[in-house]
Amino acid sequence: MTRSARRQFLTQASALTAGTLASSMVGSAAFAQGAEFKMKFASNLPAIHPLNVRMKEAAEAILKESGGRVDIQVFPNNQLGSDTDMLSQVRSGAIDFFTLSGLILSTLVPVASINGIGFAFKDYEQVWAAMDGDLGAHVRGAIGKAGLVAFDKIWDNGFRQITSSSKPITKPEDLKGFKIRVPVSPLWTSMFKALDASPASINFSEVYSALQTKIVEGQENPLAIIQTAKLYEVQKFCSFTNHMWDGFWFLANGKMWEKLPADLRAIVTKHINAAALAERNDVRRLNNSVEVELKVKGLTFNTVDTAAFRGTLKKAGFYKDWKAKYGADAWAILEKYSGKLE
Ligand code: X2X
Repeated sequence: MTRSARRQFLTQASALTAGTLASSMVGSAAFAQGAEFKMKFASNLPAIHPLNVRMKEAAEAILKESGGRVDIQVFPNNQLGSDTDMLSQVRSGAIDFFTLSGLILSTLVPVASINGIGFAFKDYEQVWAAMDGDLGAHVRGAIGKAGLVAFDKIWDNGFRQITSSSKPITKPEDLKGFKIRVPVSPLWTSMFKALDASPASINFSEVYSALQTKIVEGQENPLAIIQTAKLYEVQKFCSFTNHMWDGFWFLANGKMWEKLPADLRAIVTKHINAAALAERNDVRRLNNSVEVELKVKGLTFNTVDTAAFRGTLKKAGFYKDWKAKYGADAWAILEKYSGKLE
């Protein structure tokens, strides 16, 4: 419950007689008043994105099952700052929980970008095998060493597609000099440089206005985000490049997490991981179904020969360079799921 919703509830409640009040206080608002652990969850996504919808449900379930002891407030839509800001806040403990793309987290934990290697995964079956398997475990281990806790189930962002206001991207040559926004992450910049584009690192909080004012021509994101963040209002074309899979690690501040009693940690863990699985289903369904809606809103879609884009990356030495950066061991874990990449 947001602060204003709670205030509204209390105003309404105070108008009731004592008897009705007592019986109406069995809901979550009664618990929220005296929560022993008041916590903040933050994300860069709109409130209507499945990640925040499922997170809100989880927060309510946690409040209830903990008997009102754990009250997690949900702050969507960069309300607490850009990803860069929120990452430092979750490290300092100003935010308790934060969902962040592994690729952006790689500014702190280098190996966390490994799932974003261009065209590594061909479908969700490979993605979940890797991320719920050894690759995810390897990355979570590295995150743990950086003072953050990553929950077992990574949340889905999706396979990313390129949008543009200037021209459709149909072949690798169309990206030559193309001004494209990428999130703040060395892997993203490196990949679009290898594709000969002109990438600009911009936090998601600034993407809509950067596209609107044409600071950049295009950006890349899964359809669920193009839809829920209304990027279709400032873009004309969408190319199904599926150039990488991206997910959100559910992060907790390590010190806060250690201080939380074990029984409460178990309740939080259970509901957060269940919400992640529900969110994966929602996002997959959304990504498969919104194309029609986005066409009505004016986006023109095209498919591409992804092998051609992958060939360009290979020729530019992209796979060789990143294998050297991650090291042969981490690369071998990735290739166990993706097949040989070089
Ligand atoms: O910044 C983006 O483009 C987004 C919303 O997809 C991520 O968080 C990586």
